[in-house]
This record gives sequence, structure tokens and C-alpha cells, in this order.
Amino acid sequence: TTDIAAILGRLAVAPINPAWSTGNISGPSEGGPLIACFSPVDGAHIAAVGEASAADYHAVVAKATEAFATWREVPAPRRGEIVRQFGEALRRHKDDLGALVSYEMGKSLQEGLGEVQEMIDICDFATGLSRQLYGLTIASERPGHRMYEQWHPLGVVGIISAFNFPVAVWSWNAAIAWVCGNVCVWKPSEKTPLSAAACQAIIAGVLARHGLPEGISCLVQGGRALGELLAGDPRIALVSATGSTRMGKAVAAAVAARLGKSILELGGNNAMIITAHADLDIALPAAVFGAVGTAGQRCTSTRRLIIHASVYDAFKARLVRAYGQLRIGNPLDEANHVGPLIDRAAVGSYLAAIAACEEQGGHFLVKGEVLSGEGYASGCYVRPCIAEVSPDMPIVQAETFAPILYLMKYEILDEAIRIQNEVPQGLSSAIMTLNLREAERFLSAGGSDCGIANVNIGTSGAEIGGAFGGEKETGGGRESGSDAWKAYMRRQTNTINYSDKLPLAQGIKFNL
Ligand code: UN1
Repeated sequence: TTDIAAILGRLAVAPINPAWSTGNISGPSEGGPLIACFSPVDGAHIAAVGEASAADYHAVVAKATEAFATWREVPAPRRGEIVRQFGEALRRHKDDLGALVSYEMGKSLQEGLGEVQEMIDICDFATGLSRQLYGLTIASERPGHRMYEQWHPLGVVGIISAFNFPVAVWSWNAAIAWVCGNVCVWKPSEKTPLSAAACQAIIAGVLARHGLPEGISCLVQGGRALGELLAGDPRIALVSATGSTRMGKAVAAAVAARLGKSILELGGNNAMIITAHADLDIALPAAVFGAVGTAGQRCTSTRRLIIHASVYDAFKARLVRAYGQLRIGNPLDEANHVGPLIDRAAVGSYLAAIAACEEQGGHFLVKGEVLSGEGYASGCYVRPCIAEVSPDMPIVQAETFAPILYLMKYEILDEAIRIQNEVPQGLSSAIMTLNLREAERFLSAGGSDCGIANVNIGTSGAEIGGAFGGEKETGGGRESGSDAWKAYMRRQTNTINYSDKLPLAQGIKFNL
């Protein structure tokens, strides 16, 4: 069994600590409302966290703004060194933080540890990046002139993160934002405040050891109203938001209304195309992990399989057999494959989607149900299910954050690609094939319209080195690796005249 009190103690998170609501800066209003934290694993009430009031929020942003004035003057490689030390601290706390994430959020312990590994990886990436924030030198059309561009920090970056990756997605944003010279104000999901508090305690320790301003990393705990404050606040130069498309549209509108910058990483409706030339031995575990991993609550979870008619029946039979072997239960027990959904509201959405699917003509090969009895007392454990559907059913067009897998049949590859693309979302996609023409067609301009397109691996489990995000209702933002850092900085074009003349661009004559 997991000793959660001991884990919280080692992570320096006290069971009731008002300072959580605003990180290590100042407590929330005395006697203010609390956010209760329940574990979906066993339904236990773990702790309560103080909710930040509007006044707390404003104090935090003032503190962050003040810290920015110091942090932007620290050379980028020295900022990288701080992020490297944060990564070292995460290595030391990996087991505890991974277990806390697993217990608070309900994902398997392996996936909780994997999430902390993603944090460590992005710290390594950001440390190297801190010496590579390159601008270009550009040939000037004027004699005696030099033109170049450089990248400067933006200011305060607001990070809104979701329950499903309660720590990793914050770290992708924060680690990159910090080496770029920004300070961060984090509003985590109100469903996972303890994992957030633990991260804040770890980074606060690193900052304190170096005598750096605590406002470099800020935490505000709360719900939608707090997110709205952040989105509408002109002091927040960039809002990076991860979550539902509904939330993203509201954030985007509020940020755009003040002409601020945003990075949006929203819903996915990810498909895997399994062609006649697929290696079914790898397609099977890829599909099953993609669909049931994290209980179907990843943005990148596999929700649709588009299978060639010639292998449809054979693959279907293997899939149904594999689902029969899934062990559902306590995610901290490594013998189990599938843990609980985040809360009972999510169970309600799962049941509603199943009902809608049946009503719209879907046929269930593996039926879903809510599990009860020993080990399932939280009421959040559900059976992963599989339905045969037609692509245009409204429920198949929607993202349901639950382990419901839709099966469709196709004859011609371009038809499969069309089915894949004809949903509002555009995050992740995969093709399983050993045929070069099929793979390249899928990756071409006429192929997958998603931000992530994979060959012979599943839709979930992206590495941090690539840019992460997607198109259409997924929001268009890119986080994590590649050159995603550019969205966290402002580009400045500089032209320097070292001649004794003043030639104008475009050859314009202006004689005084
Ligand atoms: C998310 O679900 O919000 O690619 C992020 C993956 C993980 C990140 C998912 N590395 O599945």
C-alpha cells in the first residue's frame, strides 16, 4: 500500500497549507474556500487546498512581474543551470512524485513515473536550449548596414494545465519559458492540486538555494474563475492552455480581445489506420495501449481504428481477445493495466457516450460498464469498451475522455485518410503499414492533417524532443521540443548603420 502521508511529507507538501494556493509567496485570504482533493483510486479524501481569491491572484502576478525584472537579466545559460538543477531535484523525487500523480490522478504507476521522466527530459532539453536561443543574421540591402534578429523574453507566462498530465505539461511550458527568461504563473487543474503543490515545493527549493526571486515560479489554485482572470489579464504576456476545446475557445477569445499571445493544446480524436500491409503483431499492442492507457484520458489516446476490410475480422478478433485479458484496478498495483477515471462526472460522460453510440447505431463488441465491489469503491472504475460504428455518427466526431474505442472499415487508403481527417480535431494520428507507398501517402500534404503523424507506432506517447500540438479544434499551438521555444519569446529585428550616410530602404530619395 502507498503511504500517501509519507510521500507528501518527503515532497514537502503539508496536508493543509494555505501557502499552496499561491505557491510560496503568500497565503490565500484567511478563511477562504478550500478545494477538496479526493483520490479516484480509493475515493479517499486526501487533503484540502486553499483556493486563491482574486486579491491573492493579483498579489501573485505583481510578485511575478517584479521577479521578471531580475530574471530577464540573468544570462540564458545561467537560467539553464537553474533548470538543470530542477531536473536533478526531480530525479531525486521521481518515485514519490510519480506515486503521488498516480494516486491523485489515477494513472498507472508506470505512467506516473513516465510523466516525471518527461519532466526530467524537458529540463535536459531546456538546459541545452539555453545556449541555443539563436537569431539569424540577415543581409542588408544597404551599404554599411548590418541586420540581425534576436529573441527576448516575453514577461509573465500563464500556464493552465489539465488533470490528465498534472505535472508534465506544466513542466514543458515552464522549463522552456524559464530558459527563455520568462516567469510563470501556473493554474493547475482543480482536480490535481496536490501534484502541483509538490512541483511548486521542488522548484521553490531550487530558487531559494540560489537566492533567486520566488516569483519566478508561482502557483494559483482554483477553478474556472481563476482561469478567466488569467486569460483577461494584460500583464500576462502569453497564456499557454491545455484542456478541452470549450475551455480553449473561451481562453483564446479573452486573450485575443486584449491582443495577447496564446498557445492552445486542446482536444484530440486520434485515429490509427491499419492497412492490409500492417504488422498486426505490433498494431495490436499499439492500439490497445493507445485506447486504454491512462484509461483513455490522454489528449493523444487512440479513439478510432480505421481498418482495411481484408484484415478487419482477424484484427477485430485479436482485439476482443486482448480486451478480455485487461486487468482493471488500483493503478499503484503494477499487475493492473487500467486504473480509474478521474471522477464520477467523467464516469457520467463515459456512460452518456455509450448510450449515444448505441442510439446512433453503434454496435458494441466489448460492452462497457461501471465496476463495483471490492477495490472499486471510488465508483470511478470502468470497463474499456469497443464499438463498431460509422464515421459520421456525432458521437464518433466528439472527444470523450474515456476508454471507448470506435472501429471502422475501409477499402481504399484515401478513403481511410478522409475518414481520419473528417473530424473537428487534429492532434495525433498513426498508420500501421509496411508498405512504403501507403506510409508516404499518409505523411504527404494530402495525408494526415494532424500535428502528429506516426508510422508503425501508436498515437500516444510522444517524446519531448518534437513539437507537441495539433491543428483545427486542437488549437494550433506547439509546446515542448523543436523550435516551440520561439512562441515563448519576442523577436526583435535590429538594423545597424555603421556608415556615414543614411541610405533609405527601397532606394527612396529624401534630400534635405
Ligand atoms: C496530453 O494528453 O495532454 O504523447 C499530453 C503523449 C504524452 C503527452 C500527452 N507524451 O501521450
